[in-house]
Amino acid sequence: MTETDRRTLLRQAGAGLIAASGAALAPFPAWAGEAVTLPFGNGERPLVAYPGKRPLLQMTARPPQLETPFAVFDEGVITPNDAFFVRYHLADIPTVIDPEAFRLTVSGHVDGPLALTLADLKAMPATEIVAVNQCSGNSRGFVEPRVAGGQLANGAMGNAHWTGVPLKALLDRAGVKAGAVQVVFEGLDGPVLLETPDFAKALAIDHARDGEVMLAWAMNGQDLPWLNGYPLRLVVPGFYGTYWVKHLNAITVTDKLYEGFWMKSAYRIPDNSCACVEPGQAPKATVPINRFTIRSFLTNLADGAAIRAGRTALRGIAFDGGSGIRAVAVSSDDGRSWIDASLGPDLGRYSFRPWTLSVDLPAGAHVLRVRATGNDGATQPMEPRWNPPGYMRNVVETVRVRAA
Ligand SMILES: Nc1nc2c(c(=O)[nH]1)N[C@H]1C(S)=C(S)[C@@H](COP(=O)(O)O)O[C@H]1N2
Ligand SMILES: [Mo]
Repeated sequence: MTETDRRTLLRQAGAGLIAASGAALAPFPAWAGEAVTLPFGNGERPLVAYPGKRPLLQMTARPPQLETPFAVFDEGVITPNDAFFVRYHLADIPTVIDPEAFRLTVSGHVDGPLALTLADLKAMPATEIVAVNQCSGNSRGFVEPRVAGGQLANGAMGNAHWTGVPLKALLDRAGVKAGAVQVVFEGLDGPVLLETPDFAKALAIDHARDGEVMLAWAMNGQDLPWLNGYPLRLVVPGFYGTYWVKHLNAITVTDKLYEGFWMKSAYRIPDNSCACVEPGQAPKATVPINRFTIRSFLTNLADGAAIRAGRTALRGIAFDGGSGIRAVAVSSDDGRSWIDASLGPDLGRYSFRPWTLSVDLPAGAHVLRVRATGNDGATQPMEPRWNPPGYMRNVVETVRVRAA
């Protein structure tokens, strides 16, 4: 959002126009006093309930960055709106948005620039998809040697049913000119300091027109939660959350590569097949982060759990960047032998896929491991891979339990 937009918004808010008609984010809450400790250094996190959210693990307050408590992933394959994680880069997040005054612009290398209301968008043929949104740095707190950045456990991900309009339909309506290279996306949030680069992300024109990338106004059948991008966000199935621009209000088609900070300098991974380097090394060349690696989790037993010896029901989730989950295997002997789990209902190739398996766990200590394989043949490594920003962690997870 430009400085002029911001001033206009502030003036309107001052005049009470927005307060009267628009949705607004209530003042930030105070910490109620409860906290959890994540299993790595400086892992203490207050549990804070923001407007529209149940108590979540607060990583930072300004801007709000909230992680989903892992137990939520055992409640069901869809992540409830009030439990969905929150990630922002810039502290000036919108606190008032008038849904009537809101406009989405489509401009740049197009025949006819557009300025659309929410009603205009909702009048177009809608599309729906179930897809996982996951932060590039999900699980970064477990990375060793430690890396800089938000020290997240495994809760910077969520799976939701998104409703909106295909980006392709909008681009077709604006008429993309020949020679278009990328599409750039910006939201209503901005930096507090003008020196800080505004958050903007770009997708290749062909990706933007694949028919799957969409602008969502609803999440699990409700308006988007404020902190997840009300009133409109980009959904880029199979791609890391950094592309899922929230409070999306400006789309620009470019005829050359977009070189903004958040594409050119940030969110880049080593340019090799493992997106990894030797710990401590800098990659020789990098590319923008893109598709998820494949992951799987055990959700009903936490690391360190004490359980009753005998037949034990295990369950969890798996997902990948869109090939879909072919199989999930579980080991109860630290990876020496594996048993195939049963896959649950398939909500689409971008969704969490539930799995279940019943195993015998006699009295004693057990090291459980879970490994997924995608329809593309990709699987998870037994040893973690490392890169300087701590992105794309997908090691075969380990859960130690003691049966008695
Ligand atoms: N406008 C805006 N959109 C944004 C961001 C942001 O800082 N500003 N962060 C991105 C990142 S890095 C992630 S992981 C996702 C997180 O989505 P969520 O907050 O809805 O969980 O939002 C993306 N969209
Ligand atoms: Mo992210």
